[in-house]
Amino acid sequence: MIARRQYLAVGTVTAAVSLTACQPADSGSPAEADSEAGTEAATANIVEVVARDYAFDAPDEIPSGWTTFRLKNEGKEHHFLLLQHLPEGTTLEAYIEEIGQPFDSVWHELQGGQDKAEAGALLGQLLPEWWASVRQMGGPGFVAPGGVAETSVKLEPGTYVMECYVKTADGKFHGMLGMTRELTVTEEPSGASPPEADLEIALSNYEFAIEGDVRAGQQTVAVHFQEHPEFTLGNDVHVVRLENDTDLDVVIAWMDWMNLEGLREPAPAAFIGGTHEMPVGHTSYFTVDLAPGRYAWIAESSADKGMVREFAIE
Ligand SMILES: [Cu+2]
Repeated sequence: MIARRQYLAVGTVTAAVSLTACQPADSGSPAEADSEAGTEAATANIVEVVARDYAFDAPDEIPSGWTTFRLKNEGKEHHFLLLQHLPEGTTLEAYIEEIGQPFDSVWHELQGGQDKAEAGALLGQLLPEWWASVRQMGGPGFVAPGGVAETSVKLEPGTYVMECYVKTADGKFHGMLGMTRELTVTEEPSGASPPEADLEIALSNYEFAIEGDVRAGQQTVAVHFQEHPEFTLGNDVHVVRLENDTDLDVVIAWMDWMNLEGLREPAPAAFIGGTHEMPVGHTSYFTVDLAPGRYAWIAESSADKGMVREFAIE
């Protein structure tokens, strides 16, 4: 490890990427960095996305490689941005009809009283074979109205779907109301590097292995995907701010879309970012700003299996 100056430089901007904004250089702050790359500059390719009730304002096309999604929630409900890499030859329309629709149908059965095991079996029957080839590639986690969630991932060229499936108060998936949008990742390289991490979290079944001290202020967290459950959503991590009287068990129950109250507005607490799942072996980075208070790291699908850890910032 050597000490050196780190320069966070500007994003790649092309005419086709109208919402990809140049960020001012945050130069001059000394940082400890790994000398491995042997370069003197770390660059970020920042893609600005605005979440509304219920749509994403986003570019249609971005370069491949390291990409930082900055999701600004301008809605009145929680949102997130899950990136899904579609298998070649499939389209957004097919995704909505053949994958979104089955989840919606099963959700209607759950509301009608079906138990989770039966609902899970029904979902298995309804989903097409190509669902197994859709790769979840991370993306900004849950973020409350007015908040900004920033998450960096490395993307291969291809066709992606950006999706949010938080539910409205009357139980409709945001994804079925417009928050399912296509994104093309081109062959052109972004030239960006991954950010420097202040903290590392390794995700396995069913544990957060945290390395480093959690400090106040802006923290960049590296998340290493080491293991996923076999028959459900993958492991991921989100950060939720808890009030003194927030019941963590209520938040845990909220994380499971199969629960009647699950992922349904209003959320029981305010989320401030995180990352969705990626395939084993990948690393995602997210940035959160931690003011003094009570928080928890929490997974979406495995919170009730122990993937939750409370922490405090003094
Ligand atoms: Cu949403």
